[in-house]
Amino acid sequence: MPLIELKVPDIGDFDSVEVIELLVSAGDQIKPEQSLLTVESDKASMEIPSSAAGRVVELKVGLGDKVAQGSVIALVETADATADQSSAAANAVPATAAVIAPVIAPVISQGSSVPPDAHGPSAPATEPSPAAVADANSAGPESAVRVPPVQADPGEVASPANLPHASPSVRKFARELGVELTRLVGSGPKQRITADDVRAHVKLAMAGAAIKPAGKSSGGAEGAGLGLLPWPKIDFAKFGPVETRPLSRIRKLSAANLHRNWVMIPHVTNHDEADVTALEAFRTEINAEQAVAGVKFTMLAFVIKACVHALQKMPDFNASLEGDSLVYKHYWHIGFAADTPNGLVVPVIRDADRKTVSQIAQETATLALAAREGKLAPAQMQGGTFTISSLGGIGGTGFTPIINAPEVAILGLSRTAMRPVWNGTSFEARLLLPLSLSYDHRVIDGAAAARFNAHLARLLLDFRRVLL
Ligand code: CAO
Repeated sequence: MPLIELKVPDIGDFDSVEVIELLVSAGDQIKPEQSLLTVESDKASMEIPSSAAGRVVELKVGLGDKVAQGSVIALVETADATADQSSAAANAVPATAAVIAPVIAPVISQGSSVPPDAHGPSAPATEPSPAAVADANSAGPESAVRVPPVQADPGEVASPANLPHASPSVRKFARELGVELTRLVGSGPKQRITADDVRAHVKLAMAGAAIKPAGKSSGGAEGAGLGLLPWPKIDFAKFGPVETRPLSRIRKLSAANLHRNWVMIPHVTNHDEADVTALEAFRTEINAEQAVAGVKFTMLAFVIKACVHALQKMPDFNASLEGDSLVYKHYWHIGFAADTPNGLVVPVIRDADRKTVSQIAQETATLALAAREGKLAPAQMQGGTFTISSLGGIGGTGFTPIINAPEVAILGLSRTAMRPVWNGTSFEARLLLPLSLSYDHRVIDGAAAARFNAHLARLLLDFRRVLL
């Protein structure tokens, strides 16, 4: 079978453009004009179609590569003997530009016309809230940024300035499924909407439809497909002066993800208290010793370390539900909710099992600072297996944290308080740390959650147990 090289044709003014999407793989049968890949300049993205039919033997470009006219895209085995003119012929097809012209269509300008909020300063479009750390298992450049699509305000109309950013094939795919791209926030670089985003959106819509009570018609967006009453529309100005401010991008993303997780996960929260009297005394002592070195041992760092121990003992809490299976992760990446001026984000301490409390304390401080400055990289918010939300420094006696899908549990920490505790003969003043463990009841039973909290409390009562 003849082999030909498919090359990038004349693509006009673009002399070095980045490959942002591979639309075929080695082994695929392709047809003439079938899109092979999407490239993107700082102005537009476009798809490069094939000029021949055949089987892709080898892809010569990868995601992130820069290509220009004449760059070899793929080696293709073709049955057509006349096509066996090798690279020269495949390259020199004069019709290339003409064939491609209708196919290559600039998708969307990404220049200055995009509103700043659409991209955010450096705030990544990933996992910005406990609930937004979804799909953290995805890997690879194409999925380096994984946020499930977020429904924009249904009333939001796409203006030229906020046209959604997606390649032509994704647009076509969305059109076929009847998905309005303006309702999604993409998970790709620069919030580009990917085919996976469209699929996830459809799945969500289907799940919403599936849980709609029989016999009820919600009339679409009203009641979010749950058969609920429409959201009340009130003219607040009738009652006093008002001011309307748009939600930040992070808040919009986290709101959509929190909502999904709250609706789709049957949450139950187990509350317990850990006696941290000895631990706090130790922490104070060690902090005084380490003050010169500038290391601050935080309660959160100790709790992260203890949680790893508990997660290793009870691996269900470090798993994810996928269809009828549980995926057990043999790594312990612990996310922690960080409050920032723009909303919640969840940086992740990777391999917390291999780090000392001191390293964890320093890393949480560095990550929390980066979060507040909007400087967290997407990778720093990915791959979490369990999340801790600590409100201890602020207050409260307990709360119900929302699980950060696809994780199955999240631990909330509230403010420690000195309380009288009966020791069998008398009351003792003990420092108690409230633990609020929300768990996905599809995966975890109430007894297991109570055991997890009890085990954690034992570890925090006597931290030497973490070494066992
Ligand atoms: N009880 C009482 N005091 C506590 C405490 C607790 N459980 N945990 C921390 N503190 C105190 C600390 O002692 C410290 O006091 P000093 O400054 O006097 O030493 C202060 O609170 C700040 O604590 P810290 O430096 O140890 O920081 P932290 O580890 O508590 O918090 C971070 C870091 C990033 C978790 C926090 O800044 C934050 O953003 N919390 C909000 C998280 C949130 O919003 N969660 C809700 C999400 S919805 O589910």
